[in-house]
Amino acid sequence: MTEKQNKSGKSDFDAIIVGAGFAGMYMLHRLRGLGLSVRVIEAGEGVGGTWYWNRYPGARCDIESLEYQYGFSDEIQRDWTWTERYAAQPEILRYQNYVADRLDLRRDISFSTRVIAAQHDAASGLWTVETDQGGTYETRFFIMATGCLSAARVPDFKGINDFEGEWYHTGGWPHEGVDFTGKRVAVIGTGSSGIQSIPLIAEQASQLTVFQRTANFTLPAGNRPLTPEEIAETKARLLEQRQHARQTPGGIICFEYNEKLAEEMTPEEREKELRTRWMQGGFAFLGAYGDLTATHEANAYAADFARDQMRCAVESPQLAEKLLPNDHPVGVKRLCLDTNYLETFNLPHVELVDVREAPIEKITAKGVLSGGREYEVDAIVFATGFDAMTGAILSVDIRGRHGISLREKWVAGPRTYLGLGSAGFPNLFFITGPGSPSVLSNMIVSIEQHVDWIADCLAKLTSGNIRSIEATQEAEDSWVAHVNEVAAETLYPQANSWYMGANIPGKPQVFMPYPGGVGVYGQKLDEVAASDYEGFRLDA
Ligand code: NA7
Repeated sequence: MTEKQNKSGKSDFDAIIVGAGFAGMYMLHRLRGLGLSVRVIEAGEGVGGTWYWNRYPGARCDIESLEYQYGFSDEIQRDWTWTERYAAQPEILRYQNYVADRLDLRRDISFSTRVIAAQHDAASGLWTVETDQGGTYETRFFIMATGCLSAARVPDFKGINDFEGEWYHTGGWPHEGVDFTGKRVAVIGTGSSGIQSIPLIAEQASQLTVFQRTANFTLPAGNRPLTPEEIAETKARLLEQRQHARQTPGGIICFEYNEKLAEEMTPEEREKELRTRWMQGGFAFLGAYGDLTATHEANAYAADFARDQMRCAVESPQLAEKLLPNDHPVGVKRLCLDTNYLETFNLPHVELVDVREAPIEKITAKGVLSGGREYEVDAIVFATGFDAMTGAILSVDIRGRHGISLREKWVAGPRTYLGLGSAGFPNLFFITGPGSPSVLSNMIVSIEQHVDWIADCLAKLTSGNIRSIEATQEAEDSWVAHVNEVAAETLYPQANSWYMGANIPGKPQVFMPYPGGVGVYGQKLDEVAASDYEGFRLDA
């Protein structure tokens, strides 16, 4: 791309999109279809976003692959064939590259380039976007497709620079892979990434020490090859299935939510429902009855059931108790899906350290000092998660009207209207931003919902000669209040989760995703669009 500095009021691009993951790729495709000039700016050397960076052993999607694919093109879905019930990272990345090839997306993407700042100019109505490569571009629409889990975070452990071995974060894994054969390895963190990688690291390592702060609920994923019949069925009906998925709470159709409340079922019915869903694998378990994540009483049936199942996988009863979650309801931190996670702790060379009993004091030259004992290791894997939902957005210094900084505006937690825009920031859009269902749903369904909404909106603005759209303060305030009200009716705010920002010291603790469900949220989006964007201010 030739860089030009444009002071004439005419932009370099109609739209700049940050990020070339699932969201940025589809956004580019839609906006090209409207005839807009678009540039995507991507930090990685290739497309893929989450699936480009998270290449740790065992990285796998926890939504079934037949549902975790684009639903906008019947041709693409018919021509692509998934192999496993839950696709592993390399297969998903191959799919994304395949889509990029099919749609010839790369010619409009600047790779290896990070957006560092964006400033809105009231006079021209344009955004000036700056990159770490020294580029400065002007654009009318500025779209953050930066993903919800893309700002990887290594905790601020003392001594980390003294460590003489190799260390890795699961969210920035070396592309060439890592061979742990014969090595002593520490894994810190037992969220999804730790739980997926630990069994595979244990297969190679001579000694594996797992540092656990919070035991998580995990259930066997039940991964397996897809059958030809399943594949054919989806190929024949994906678009129709996707219509259905858009009406559901989680954007998934591989299971139905049972609407009965726990107390409306007999103990035998509850047990049967929980067991069937546990055996099914995946998130079906959380749909066992309608109030599973709404009341402690209802949740306790499922949590007890899950603990009983988990207990059976671990041979040592004392160890099992340490691996069982007891401090939060099931389903309010991300439920983990595993393959042989708990069983891995039965191996003689695998050790669990509970850092609540033995806090990590520091990283030393030789390993990890925890509870007064030094664990000497050759490699440390930080499976310590992300500055979720806001981290990647706020890593860009975004300044709206009158120079107002988004970082300052969100200092007490993110504030958006519908998760799509924020007052004071005209023509800035977030795809699956905080305040939308995002991480509580099938991300691809939520991404398509937002991309379609934004593309339709830009089409109307462009054809109506409307220069800008911006959330009103009132609409934003009432949406933030609404998200909080809906969250308060659930058990979600009661766990120290990254949904709440609780994993980052000093981050405001606010429930960030919208827990009202994809279907309900989609109706609201449709109503807003049909009302000529009620809650947004449009300027000609
Ligand atoms: P998560 O789910 O945030 O897990 C991070 C893990 O790291 C979790 O067990 C944390 O314990 C632990 N952690 C974080 N900081 C520390 C410190 N300072 N000391 C010890 N342990 C720590 O991230 P993942 O990458 O596993 O998964 C992210 C999402 O990706 C997942 O939900 C799926 O949607 C896919 P904590 O629970 O905070 O006590």
